[in-house]
Amino acid sequence: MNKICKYILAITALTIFVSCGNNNGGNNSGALASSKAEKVYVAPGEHDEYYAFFSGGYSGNITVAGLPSGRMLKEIPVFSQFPTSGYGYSEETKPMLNTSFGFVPWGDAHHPDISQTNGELDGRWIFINENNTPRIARVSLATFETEEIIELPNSAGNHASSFVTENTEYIVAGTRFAVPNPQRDMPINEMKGQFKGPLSFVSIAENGRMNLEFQLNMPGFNYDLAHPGRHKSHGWFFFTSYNTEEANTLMEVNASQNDKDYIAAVNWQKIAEYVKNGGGKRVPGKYAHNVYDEKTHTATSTMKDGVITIDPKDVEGAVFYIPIPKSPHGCDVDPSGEYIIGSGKLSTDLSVYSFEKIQTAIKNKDFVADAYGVPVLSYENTIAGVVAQPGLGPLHTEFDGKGNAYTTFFISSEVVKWKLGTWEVLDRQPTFYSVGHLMIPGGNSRKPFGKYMVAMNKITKDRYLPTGPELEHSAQLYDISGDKMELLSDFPTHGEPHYAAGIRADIIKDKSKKYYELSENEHPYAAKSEGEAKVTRNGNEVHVNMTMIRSHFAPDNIEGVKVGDKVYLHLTNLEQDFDVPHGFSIIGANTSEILVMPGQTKTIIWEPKREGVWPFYCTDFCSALHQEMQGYVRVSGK
Ligand code: CUK
Ligand code: CUA
Repeated sequence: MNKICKYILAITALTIFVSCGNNNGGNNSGALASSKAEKVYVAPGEHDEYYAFFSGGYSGNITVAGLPSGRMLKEIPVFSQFPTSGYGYSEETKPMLNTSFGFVPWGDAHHPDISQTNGELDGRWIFINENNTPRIARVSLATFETEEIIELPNSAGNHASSFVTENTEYIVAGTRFAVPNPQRDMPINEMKGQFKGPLSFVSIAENGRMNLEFQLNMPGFNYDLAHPGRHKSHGWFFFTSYNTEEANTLMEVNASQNDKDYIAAVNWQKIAEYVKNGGGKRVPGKYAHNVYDEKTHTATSTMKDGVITIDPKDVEGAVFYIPIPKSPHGCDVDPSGEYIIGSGKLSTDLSVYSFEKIQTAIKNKDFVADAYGVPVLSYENTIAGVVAQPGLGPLHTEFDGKGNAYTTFFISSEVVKWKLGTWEVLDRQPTFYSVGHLMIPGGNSRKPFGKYMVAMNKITKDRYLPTGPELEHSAQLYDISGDKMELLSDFPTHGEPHYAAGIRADIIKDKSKKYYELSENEHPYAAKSEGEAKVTRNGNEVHVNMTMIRSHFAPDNIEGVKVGDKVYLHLTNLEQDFDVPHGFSIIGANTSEILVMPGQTKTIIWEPKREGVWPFYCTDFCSALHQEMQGYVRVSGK
């Protein structure tokens, strides 16, 4: 372990110790507490002002909370099976979790990002990355359902993702791990110079459909985070990279040898043009592309092979490296597009780069070519300013749209507010404890809303009643409308939120879907009235087209099923009203229940193992006669 790391570990321990010992962020009394309470109070029946979408980290999902209350409104299943709704268990949704490696029922979701038009949040979709088996998902903000998942071939550890460009032209997916490209059997310690770091560019069509357009086959560094340029820097993407030593083992000694790592500045417009004109080379690469169809209420998974790959050397003036203090993490662009903030997590300073200076240096050919032929600009020619020693362990920066930036410091456990352009520190507030990301609703768009900031903390410790060895991660809400940040409240989150995206509620709430039109249901096994309910047999497959309405199933007595049959239970919810799902479960099924929304059809498979008369019931308390919503299946011997 080198000196810096020892120092940082010591400080981390000290911070946690000190923070836990003096609980100054929480115990407010009297008038102060009541003025804070007023700011987060949402009266019964009233709505929150903002939606906040938290990534679930290792839960694989997104949780939705209201701000300022912090009340949890929903969990949206994305990359993980979710028994609460049957997502990933029902026949219709299982294909969403298909990959080129087979069915992968779990994911690690880090960075949600809301679609934009002209650099402002438009509230159509939210995108989120999966870090482990590299994928990107698109979730509708009308239905709050996952509509599409695309896998990324030849990539590993999709961390620098999913950030959207100003008109949702592209989202990116940077590979956190350098890997052999194409994958092959080779000695790990021969990594240097052999591994690659492909950056994927996924284009978004008008209807939201994702298309893996090209991959930039970068030198084999670890590409950690990214942000698109905006306003004047629209057309560019910036990525932080670490382990530019290309060490195959990242024990500290190896990983931080170089004094500086790189930010990769990529002119994606130029590359897209190059690809449009036939540039690039098609290489093999298997990936699944899963799309959910709202009419049939069914997902289909298509396996694809092949992707256009670009060697950065082949597109002149499109890819540059800029040195940054070692092991950077966050890479954030301010609302004007002029400043790019790189956070070196082993550094105490924040380096802010100037887009204009970068352009001038490129124009003047003020660069040297590195070992892999990618031009490297100089730190001195591109730096706009340095925020000197604002804290320890800078990670992520967001903006309030009033010329201020807010950076999280993991090691010194605080958020620091500083001024763009003068680099002076204006305020600092402790977080409890060890903040990772922060989020200001709209904070990575041209127009941040600038009223609240949420700190997502990695360590919870004593903030809540103890719940055994594991505590939920904790978020903290700050009022940032004044000169000084004011900590208003703590609220628990689910899984590990790495990042969140927030939007003013009025932009999306009136477009929220209330139910699905039964008349538009094109599911092949839908029964759109009780008259259409039926049981059909095809060999040992039994299909039951069943309806659900308050408070019965049709049919509710099923006979003629035998041990060894495969029974497909297709449930159609006939309700045409808001918030009246019905559930379905049957004894001994090795799947979860399913929750069927009004107008939808969903299917589970039941393979009866024993003779008898077996009950099923509705799992969602839907009316006064909910308990009466039940039925039986008679199962006979073979
Ligand atoms: S993050 Cu994914 S390791 Cu700082 Cu954006 Cu938490
Ligand atoms: Cu339907 Cu309970």
